[in-house]
Amino acid sequence: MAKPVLWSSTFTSGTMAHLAAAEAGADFDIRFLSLKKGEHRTPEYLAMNPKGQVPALDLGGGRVVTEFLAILTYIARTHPAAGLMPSDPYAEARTLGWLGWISALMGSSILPSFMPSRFTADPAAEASVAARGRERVAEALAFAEAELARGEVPGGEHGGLGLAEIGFFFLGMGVRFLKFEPADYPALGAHYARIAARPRIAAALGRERDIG
Ligand SMILES: N[C@@H](CCC(=O)N[C@@H](CS)C(=O)NCC(=O)O)C(=O)O
Repeated sequence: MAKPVLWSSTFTSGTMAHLAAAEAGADFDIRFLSLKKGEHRTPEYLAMNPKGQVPALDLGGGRVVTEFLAILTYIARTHPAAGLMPSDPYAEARTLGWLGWISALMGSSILPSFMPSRFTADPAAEASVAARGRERVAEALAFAEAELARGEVPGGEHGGLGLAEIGFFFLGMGVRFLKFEPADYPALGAHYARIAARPRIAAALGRERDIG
């Protein structure tokens, strides 16, 4: 039987799915698309994932999981030994809460800051849409920084890496990639460095860097 295919793109929200798969040792075929080249808009890709976004996990036989929250949860459920999802109901609910919040942040603020033309029909308004999106990302990062510093981000089971921690890794990545001031986010920076040093995560990030 063919392996499940994880469709992603380097240093995007798909990275969270890649890192969860790496940490779980999931036997996936991981394929990276260039969003710049529009490879997520080809008829072949849209036939598999009509949303035209990454990540998507194609399990074969017409079964496709989209939305990173769902993909991460699926990886955790199918690889329980990795302990990615804490078993305590409160910690699990908090984990899903954080992932849902990050997903909403993507749609409401991160995408508008990158692709303002999708959020206004008026070309003259694009710059202000992008600027407001960026302000909202900054507000969200300040909130995430404070919550992380207060210890409000659950880990995984038995001291393993947790899905919420992968979500916060993505926020730390955002500080770097969106060129915010790292000194304003010391907890996110330390969190990013701690997780990036895990051997499987380091290998996965190295692969993304090689692809570019
Ligand atoms: N709601 C989706 C959002 C995914 C998303 O925004 N993906 C971005 C990359 S970070 C994408 O594919 N952008 C290309 C596009 O929207 O055209 C999820 O949670 O997975």
